Amino acid sequence: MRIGFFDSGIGGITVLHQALRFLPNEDYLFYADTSHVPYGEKPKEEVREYILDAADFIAKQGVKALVIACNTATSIAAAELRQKYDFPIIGIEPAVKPAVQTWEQKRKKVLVLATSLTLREEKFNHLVKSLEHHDIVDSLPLPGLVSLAENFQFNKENVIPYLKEQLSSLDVNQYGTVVLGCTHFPFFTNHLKRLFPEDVDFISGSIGTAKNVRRILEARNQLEDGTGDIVYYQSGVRAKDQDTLAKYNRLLAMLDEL
Ligand code: DGN
Repeated sequence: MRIGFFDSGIGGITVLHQALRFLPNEDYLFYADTSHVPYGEKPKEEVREYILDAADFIAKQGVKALVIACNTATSIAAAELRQKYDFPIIGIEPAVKPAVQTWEQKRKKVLVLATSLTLREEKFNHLVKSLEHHDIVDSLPLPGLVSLAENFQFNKENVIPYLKEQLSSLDVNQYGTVVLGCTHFPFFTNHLKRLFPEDVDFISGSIGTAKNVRRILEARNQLEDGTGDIVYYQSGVRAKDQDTLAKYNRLLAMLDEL
């Protein structure tokens, strides 16, 4: 059976990319909720409905696990989905914990970049407050990066001016670690790196999530001998046309080069 991956859009590809590294012998179903992207600035209840519908559709296709490859969706609906389905639900969340641990060594602050909805949610605020050095954590929503990614605008002419403006009120020299707390953001890692001091580390939860999937499937004896085959769905419709498939392949290739 396939492993399901779900995101509002193409962001989940950054998590799928890591899964293909850690679990190359699995087959995958990738679902992007393209009719409703972006989630990050919409009311929570509306987004919750979209997530429940998508999960329902994915469950009907038959998956052995579902990865919520979206920080926003994880914070809103992971707990609810876990109650509803008997296959494992693996969410991604901003990697704040490992980021804050770097304080001991670096004595520099942590900046979390995510959607407004993720940053507002109780799950995130709880997580931060539970950490010993929570006062070193700053956060910044970057909704523009989601739109740029969805429109395939990854070139510096579009991205750098937006980032410069968003970061203009912050002193970037105070940060030692930047958390990419939205799965759309790793596509922009190289641009972000140009705007922070050289020794700043950029971390996301995607590697941890992929390892988590492997650990869980291993424990359930559900690892398989697949080929890394991926079927794509966009808001309930199978995406089979060459242009769309080429687009997803291009995104995976872009991530290979990071
Ligand atoms: N990629 C999603 C996340 O990780 O939060 C959200 C993007 C969006 O829909 N705004």
